[in-house]
Amino acid sequence: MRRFAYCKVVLATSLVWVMLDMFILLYFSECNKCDDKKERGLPGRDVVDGLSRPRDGPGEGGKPVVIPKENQEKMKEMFKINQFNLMASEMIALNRSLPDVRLEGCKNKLYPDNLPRTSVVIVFHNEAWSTLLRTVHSVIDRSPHTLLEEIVLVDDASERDFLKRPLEQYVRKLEVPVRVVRMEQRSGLIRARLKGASISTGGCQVITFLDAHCECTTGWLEPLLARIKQDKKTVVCPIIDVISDDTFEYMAGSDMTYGGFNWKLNFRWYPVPQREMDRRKGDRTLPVRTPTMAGGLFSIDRDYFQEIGTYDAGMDIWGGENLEISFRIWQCGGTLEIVTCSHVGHVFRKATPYTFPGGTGQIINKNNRRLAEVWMDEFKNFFYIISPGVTKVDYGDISTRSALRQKLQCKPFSWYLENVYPDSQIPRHYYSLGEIRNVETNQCLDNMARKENEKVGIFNCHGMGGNQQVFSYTANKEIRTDDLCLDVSKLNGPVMMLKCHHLKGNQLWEYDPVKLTLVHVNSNQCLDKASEEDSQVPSVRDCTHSRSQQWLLRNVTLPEVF
Ligand code: UD2
Ligand code: MN
Repeated sequence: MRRFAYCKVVLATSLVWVMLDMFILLYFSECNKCDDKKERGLPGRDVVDGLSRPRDGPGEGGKPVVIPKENQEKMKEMFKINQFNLMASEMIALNRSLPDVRLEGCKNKLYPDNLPRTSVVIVFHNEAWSTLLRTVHSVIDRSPHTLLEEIVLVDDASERDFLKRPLEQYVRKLEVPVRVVRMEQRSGLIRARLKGASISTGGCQVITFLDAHCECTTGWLEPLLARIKQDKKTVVCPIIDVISDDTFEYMAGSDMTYGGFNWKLNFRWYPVPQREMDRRKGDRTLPVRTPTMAGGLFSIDRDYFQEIGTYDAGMDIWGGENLEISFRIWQCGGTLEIVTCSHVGHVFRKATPYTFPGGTGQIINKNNRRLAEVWMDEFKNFFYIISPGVTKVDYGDISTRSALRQKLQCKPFSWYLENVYPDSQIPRHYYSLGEIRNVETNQCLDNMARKENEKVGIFNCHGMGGNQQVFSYTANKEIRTDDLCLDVSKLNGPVMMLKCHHLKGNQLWEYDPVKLTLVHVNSNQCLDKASEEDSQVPSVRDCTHSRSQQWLLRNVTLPEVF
């Protein structure tokens, strides 16, 4: 029971991070209030697929839905079922209109006539009727039918009656073939997607994966397919717009963020770096090369999906597969891009609505270990050292995945860091990964659970790894833990942990391996032990060559890792 609670907290925290990232993303966003100019049907009503709806109905045009006061209690109850505002979702038409959020330069791009056709594979477990069917309708309504072969819905052992026969009956009436296939037992999204891909019609060249709570916008499909037609080894993602879990408001995502990850192997959005803007000569309508994909929404050439080894079928339920396929694509000779002219919305949730049989933490750690062991070479230690305990998790047999890496002659992870993700939180070159120990007091720098904008502390060394006493002194002369760097902005301190900015400045440290000093270059002062007044906070002071200004940078070796 306690483990379950812990796991929920872990997952909830990571989902909160995803939400925070989405807010950053929104901050960058350009156009979220453009009107849907395509009005069809009777005056005052739109008719699509025989579904009629008033043009000012709830959620139309991507507008937020407001629930009246008297229904708030019921709304809160219903929220728990899917961890989004189910009441709002049910009020919105299955074929609601959406704004055209594309960059102006995308709206009149021309694509070749003979684009490859796609199957759309959507996996789900206990999804709500309204979100699942709104996904399906948005695919049908906003894709040219000449390019849409079929939709495959893979039911990962859902326990809701309406997802059984009623679903089959409903989709039979739609104007595009929609097939429903069932997993015999709960298998997780990875194996469910594998099933969907394997049963989809071999006749069409592309497979497109979507989550079961998406909405595709005008023109989403053509630019994805056009890119694959140009180069079948390019795997493409749309910009993922945000559908509010609270109001179902549709908010444009940004073309100025791309996918990365941190030491814990959580997927994160980061600003597109200048080098990628330069490569595209500033044209934001051109696809962005991205180090990783979020995971849920992408198109891939069917043969190429096979060639590079589909997914790791040894991964369970949720997590890890998105970084796994990203590393694999890049390291084995492919390209991963965000096609900025393609926009698809997704309901981002703060918590998971479904169970993780075997325990959330257990499953995610297992998947991440498989990913780290097969693809990350020695850089897996950044993950292991910051997540003590993870090395005790059994990750099963990875021999076929390692053999795949061999067979495809994939490049090392260091190549990926150097060429694809030089701005990674994991440094390509580094001097140490472990503790920073004061020679006089024999105590260690400690960032006290890694809170941003907080002072670092100094405590007895515990040598346990984890996120408190682990720092890497990098070739760029930063002292960092994950995405936070040791930073001093005033003479005599204090020493803080701030987001690494790669601009050197206040985050540049010169270590002298003979004198054992850590000089803060900007102030020309030395890192010193804690002051008398505050015995647990180190600072910088004028360099005196005293033992209190000497530091040992030591690699922590976790016995289970090596
Ligand atoms: C993100 C991805 C998701 C996946 C995940 C990591 C986006 C927008 N979403 O999390 O696609 O890559 O990261 O694994 O990029 N599902 C099953 N069986 C299960 C669990 C889930 O079929 O046992 C379905 C679920 O109904 C949904 C899809 O898998 O349609 C993704 O699950 P999610 O929406 O909970 O994942 P999300 O968006 O938090
Ligand atoms: Mn999702």
